[in-house]
Amino acid sequence: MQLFKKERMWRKCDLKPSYDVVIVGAGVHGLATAYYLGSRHGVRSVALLEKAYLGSGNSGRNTAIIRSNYRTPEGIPFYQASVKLYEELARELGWNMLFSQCGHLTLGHTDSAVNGLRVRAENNQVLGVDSRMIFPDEIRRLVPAMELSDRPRFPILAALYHPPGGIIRHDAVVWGYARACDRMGIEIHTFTEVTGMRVENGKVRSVLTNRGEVAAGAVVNATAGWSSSISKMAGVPLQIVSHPLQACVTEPLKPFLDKVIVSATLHVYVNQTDKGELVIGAEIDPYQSYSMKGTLPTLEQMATYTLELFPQLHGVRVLRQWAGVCDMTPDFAPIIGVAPEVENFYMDVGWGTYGFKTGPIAGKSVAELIARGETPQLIAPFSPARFKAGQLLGEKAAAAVSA
Ligand code: PYC
Repeated sequence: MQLFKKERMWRKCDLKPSYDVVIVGAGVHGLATAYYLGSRHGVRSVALLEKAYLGSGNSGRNTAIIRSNYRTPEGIPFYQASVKLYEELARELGWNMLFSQCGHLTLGHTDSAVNGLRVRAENNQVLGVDSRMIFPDEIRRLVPAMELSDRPRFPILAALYHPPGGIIRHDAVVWGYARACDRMGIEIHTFTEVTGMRVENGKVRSVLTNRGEVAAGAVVNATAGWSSSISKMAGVPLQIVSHPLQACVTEPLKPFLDKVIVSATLHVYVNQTDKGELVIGAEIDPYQSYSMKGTLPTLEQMATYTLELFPQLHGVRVLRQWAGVCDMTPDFAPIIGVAPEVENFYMDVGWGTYGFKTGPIAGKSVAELIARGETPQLIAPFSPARFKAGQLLGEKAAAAVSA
């Protein structure tokens, strides 16, 4: 007797000769763009091209943190809009994503770090984001297991507390969007690698792939790690450098930590999943590379800094270590909009170490830009033209692990 009906998560399709929109990269950003094109604007002749399996890029390699406690008046509303979409996403897509808004603490270990956190708290509050400074007594109540004495090299002086921040199952987000796209007839083509683009008279006419050539009315670069290579195929240079970012996961432990803990001074962030594993992330690697492998020095760093916060974890075993490739812009803010050089080439790239948390709002905004031909106010500051105009943003101080 078959207890469960076997159902494909999404269909397998032949690649058609043309689509209204071709999206390169079927991570959270590409999938969200496709989903909102279909669901909000009725644009369903859409193909998502993914060079490996779904979720193989940064969407499945991040540490699944969701938050909106950024620093700038441009960044805060954008990240806040994403948190709001994440809050409704499971209901909207009919797919459980285990979103836990368990609270997020950014630790301050020095006077200057505490001053930076104060600025963020004030900017957050002015813009309606729940975020405030807390001090050791309250930190101890929220995270009793953390080392709060003055013994460590960098004692904890204060923290920026952001109650709506938390974690979500990142692969469930990918699958939820993928299933919803599939239901609308949007096509997902995995193992379909883009190898070039045919550009004529300032427009991309077609995308070349390992499965043939596909004509497109519009092309979206929604890749992470390879965004400068893909944009270069359209003749668009990007101000991006790519660095690996490593993370690891430990064996499962009894629940002892129900907050996300971030320390920019120690370059480490830790949360405990509902399976009991600790997910630990590092600072970006100091060199540019496309490697997605873990290294021993970074593992040592993650372990050392985690033990400064939680010395009782000595002896805990690490099960897995991996890396994603982060496309860093000069101002630690993304590049979203139409390429100035190519009128139907859209970009949603340059997400550094914080792309996963903005997939929903970035996708919704890019879908609106493509369908209506007008730039939504929320993404206007992230225009690709800002570098030439000298209008850089200042998000570095809130990028957590990249400062
Ligand atoms: O910005 O929240 C963040 C983050 C976590 C890990 C890397 N970046």
